[in-house]
Amino acid sequence: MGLSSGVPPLRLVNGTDRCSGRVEVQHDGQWGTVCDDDWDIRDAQVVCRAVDCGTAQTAKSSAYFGQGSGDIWLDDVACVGNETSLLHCRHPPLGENNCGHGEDAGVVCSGIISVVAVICHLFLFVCMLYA
Ligand SMILES: [Ca+2]
Ligand SMILES: [Ca+2]
Repeated sequence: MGLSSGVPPLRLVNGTDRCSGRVEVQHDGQWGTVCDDDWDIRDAQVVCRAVDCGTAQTAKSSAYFGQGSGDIWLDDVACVGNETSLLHCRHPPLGENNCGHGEDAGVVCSGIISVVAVICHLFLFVCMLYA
């Protein structure tokens, strides 16, 4: 996606635009998925904010955006909603889960501020004016 460094290792895959899709996090250089156990709108909120996509509209479960592959890094994610990264939310140790990829979690974000975010990434000066 080419976002600037400093963006948490988090991406949305297989959605209708860059602000929706299956949630994947990177750990040890490997992309993996998030289990839908206890997956809710507060967790989705953290994801949407982390990828500059405004607010969460829906938390999707049961591999709504298709099944991922590789490890399932996160399970039983318990965000309050104001965390800056999914990894800051309460969760079992990475990779510890009782899930299959049929339970991969996803999100749909509003995407409202994504235009501003893109401009920010293209023109840092414009971003500073907004900030
Ligand atoms: Ca949760
Ligand atoms: Ca679980």
